[in-house]
Amino acid sequence: MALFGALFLIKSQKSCMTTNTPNTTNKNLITWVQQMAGLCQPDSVHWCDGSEAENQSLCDLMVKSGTFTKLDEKKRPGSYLARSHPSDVARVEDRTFICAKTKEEVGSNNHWADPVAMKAELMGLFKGCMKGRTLYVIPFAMGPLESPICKIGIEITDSPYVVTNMRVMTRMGQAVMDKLGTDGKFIPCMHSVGAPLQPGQKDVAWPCEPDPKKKYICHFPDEPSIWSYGSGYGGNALLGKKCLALRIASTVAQREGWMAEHMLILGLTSPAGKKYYVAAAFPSACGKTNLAMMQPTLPGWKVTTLGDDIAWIRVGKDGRLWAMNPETGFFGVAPGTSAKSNPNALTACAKNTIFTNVVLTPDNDIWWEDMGVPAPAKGIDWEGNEWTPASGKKGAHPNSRFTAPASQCPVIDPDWQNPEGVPLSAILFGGRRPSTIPLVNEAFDWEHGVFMGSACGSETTAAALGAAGVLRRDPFAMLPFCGYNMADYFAHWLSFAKRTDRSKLPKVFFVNWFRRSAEGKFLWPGYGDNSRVLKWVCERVEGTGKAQTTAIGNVPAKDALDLSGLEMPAANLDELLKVDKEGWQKEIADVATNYAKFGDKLPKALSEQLEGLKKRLG
Ligand code: SAT
Ligand code: MN
Repeated sequence: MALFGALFLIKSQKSCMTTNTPNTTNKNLITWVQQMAGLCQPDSVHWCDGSEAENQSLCDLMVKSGTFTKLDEKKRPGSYLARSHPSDVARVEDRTFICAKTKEEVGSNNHWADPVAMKAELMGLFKGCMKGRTLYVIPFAMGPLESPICKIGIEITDSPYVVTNMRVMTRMGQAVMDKLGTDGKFIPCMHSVGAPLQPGQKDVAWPCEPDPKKKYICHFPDEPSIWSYGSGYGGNALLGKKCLALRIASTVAQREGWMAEHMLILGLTSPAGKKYYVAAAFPSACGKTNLAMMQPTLPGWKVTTLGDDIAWIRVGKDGRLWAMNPETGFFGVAPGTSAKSNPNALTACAKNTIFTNVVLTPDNDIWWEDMGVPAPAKGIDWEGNEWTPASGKKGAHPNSRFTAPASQCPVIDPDWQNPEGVPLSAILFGGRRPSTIPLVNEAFDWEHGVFMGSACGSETTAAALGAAGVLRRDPFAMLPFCGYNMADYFAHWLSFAKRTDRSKLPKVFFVNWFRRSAEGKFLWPGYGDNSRVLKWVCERVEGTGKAQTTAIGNVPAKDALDLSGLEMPAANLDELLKVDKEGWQKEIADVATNYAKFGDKLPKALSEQLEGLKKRLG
């Protein structure tokens, strides 16, 4: 096969397997790959260089195997559709483990597993798990290679789907190997779909381990390393993303004094030409991508995008917090993405995009629910069955995704790859909250802001397996992603008031675009109109925005939000900004219940914040 270029034979324990020439001189890497090949027993080993030609051969290979459907080249150039196995559609939080020495250090927010016992179990699972398949070696970097906090990972996988997605989502290829050099360090990331092939056995379009109890997403923070088995999907398999850039990075960041956060980063330019950078933490599938690329309805305001999912934040030389996006692509939720909700995302995925679990139209394009264009009269749904809009079934899976290069976003910020990152003026926390939580609420100070982050809650979504629409506490939107004890993570956040001059810290706000009326209707239009809230945020940063001080924080004064041109009943605004005492009392009780999980480890500053809020509410 052309893909493999020069072929060599390497001796493994049992068989001879073909391999192309390793594109590295890093001895530790070569030895590790040889050991892993010996363990997994693939038919061949392919060292990836990240080139266009390599990518094309993998796409062709997957079209041939049925994993990919090539979309119409005129309508959707360079793009493909994949359909997953119905059991493999989202992150598997209950099969996600942090394998640190003690249970206490990972906290009740994580599933702990003994590292020695888990390694032994994984060795059993990985033994021979790549039979009949190719083992790909993916060199990737999270963050620009020149960034002081850039991290290099090597993912070994038996999934070409993972290779092509990693190429969009990370800096992948030869430049990373070159940076690694002869003795550079890397984070080993092992991945297998867990579906070895017997001689002569025909492969399926989406190989994986269908038994949910046999999927494993394991993190060894002390090494550090990542071992993922049984799933080919998103955050379970693209190991640079949630596993490395959040769970492992959060533990490294705690040690090194920076933060790895589940946040979008956007730039906001005022009509006067002043630029502000804002980071925002919302749980999965709560509109981070939409906000990051928003088209403001307020004239003269401009939003530019730096990232839609992950922010690495550190104290800069000037004492401010500087944020950087470690990724290079968007793994965005497809349903609901429309010309109204996110025109820039639609443009970003107009070409060179991998779609997973959306509808295939008769003209070889894609469609999903709430795309803002009429449904095709018929199509093939995410499970590969013939589908019509009248069937009453959703054609696209609620967690169907597009994997699109960030560089294709029409409003990508010129500094999105700046190794220094950008200085933050504000941090927003938010979630889906139909009641109680106002449209926007500014923290009194850093500690109050950390309290707000720690008290985040949201209705669950389809991004993780399990029931959707249930309120769960999701502190800092990091519940599934914080790789260590969340109480220590709270303390880490609090520590930034001492790491720098507190006047240089960003202002903190809590936002909620999802308030509903008693009839269940949204009270706030959201999307581009969220620029009205962002404008007030900037005015607060400047010290000009009018606010009323309430028991829960500073909310906009009655006439403070710019609502020009917006048709919204006045009663909606009252509802959106009022402090619902009864609702807040319930909220406090629920936050207290959640805090109790942390026992003595909960920082005193946070229990004091909760007490303070209780007293202020009266
Ligand atoms: O973790 S994924 O990358 O699959 C998506 C998410 O939950 O944010
Ligand atoms: Mn996310």
